[in-house]
Amino acid sequence: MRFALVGPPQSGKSTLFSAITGLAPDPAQSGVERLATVKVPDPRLDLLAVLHKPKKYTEATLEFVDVPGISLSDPHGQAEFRRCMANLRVCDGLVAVVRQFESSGVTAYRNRIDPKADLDELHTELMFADLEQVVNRIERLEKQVAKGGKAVEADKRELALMQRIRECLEKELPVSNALHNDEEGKIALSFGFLTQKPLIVVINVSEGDVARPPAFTHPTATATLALSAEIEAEIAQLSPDDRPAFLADLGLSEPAKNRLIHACYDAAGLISFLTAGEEEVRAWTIRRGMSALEAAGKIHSDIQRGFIRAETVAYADLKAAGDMRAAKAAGKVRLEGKTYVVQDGDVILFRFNV
Ligand SMILES: Nc1nc2c(ncn2[C@@H]2O[C@H](COP(=O)(O)OP(=O)(O)O)[C@@H](O)[C@H]2O)c(=O)[nH]1
Ligand SMILES: [Mg+2]
Repeated sequence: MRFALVGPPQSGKSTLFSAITGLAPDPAQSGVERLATVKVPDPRLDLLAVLHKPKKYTEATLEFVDVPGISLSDPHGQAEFRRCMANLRVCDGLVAVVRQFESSGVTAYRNRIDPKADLDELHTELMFADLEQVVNRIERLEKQVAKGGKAVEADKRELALMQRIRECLEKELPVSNALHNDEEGKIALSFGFLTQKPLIVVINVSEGDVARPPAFTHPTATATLALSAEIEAEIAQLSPDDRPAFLADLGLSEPAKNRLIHACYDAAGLISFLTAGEEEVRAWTIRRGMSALEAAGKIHSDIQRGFIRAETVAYADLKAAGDMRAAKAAGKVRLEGKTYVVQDGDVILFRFNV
């Protein structure tokens, strides 16, 4: 699952990218896309590690891409935006970074600091890009339908959907508003519409505002966070021992980057189930709503094929009981079958037979 950081130039995208990935800023790479894999922090694994003393500790991961600034105020920037569009289309979600921080040393986009206007401009541009995409598709489909042929009924259905998407965009509503069911969602997904993707808004605020809630949001945002990219980058550079005091000074209980990563994970419809043993404690990524049988297949096709049952305990129940034995004694370990819908934080031992 991949999220792209987007926003006007100098809004703090690369600084935030460094903070989440731990990679040093690289001015030499300011004009190119950078991709990195990020571990999803999961304190639940810490308790499992204490209980099992495993050899390996494996978090879930997400990918983040830093794309060059989308400057719509000049033709060069507009061309750059088009160039990076293909990379945005293959992402699973977008993180829009807009500037609210004051700094005389950093040139303000369009000579004003107005994060709400920047966000509106970015969103409008995403809708324009989608509109162009859908108009092209409609032209093709109309030709295909006129020609007839074997797939004409399917083409007609798709054409109706694309027309509905176009009407939606023309009313300045995101593509997601035009989709009525999963099947339509799937068809649309293959076009990489930008306003169908989850949108996480990051308002990059001054140091004094990091403990305040976001001042505004966007109607289409899945989540909105206020944070300071610069402070987050500083936190990432500190030794783990020094972090708590630094965070406390700012009025924070954890780095905002953790909230951001979790917001992305959640917005992409992902949850984690956990496995624990002497070899490894591990968080496995699945889509919300997946069955125990599908979850088993994430680990190994043999486990799916030979599935007998999933011995399952909710993380909160395991924590309250203290350990696995106590959880069993308290009747908290359930024997679930193939169709059980796995919940976030389920600690599962799959029994299987091959
Ligand atoms: N004061 C302050 N400066 C920041 C913050 N985030 C980024 N900057 C500065 O703004 C400039 C642009 O940041 P950068 O991350 O390169 O922006 P990008 O163009 O969106 O990638 C750099 O000089 C950063 O040091 C912040 O939260 N506070
Ligand atoms: Mg940058």
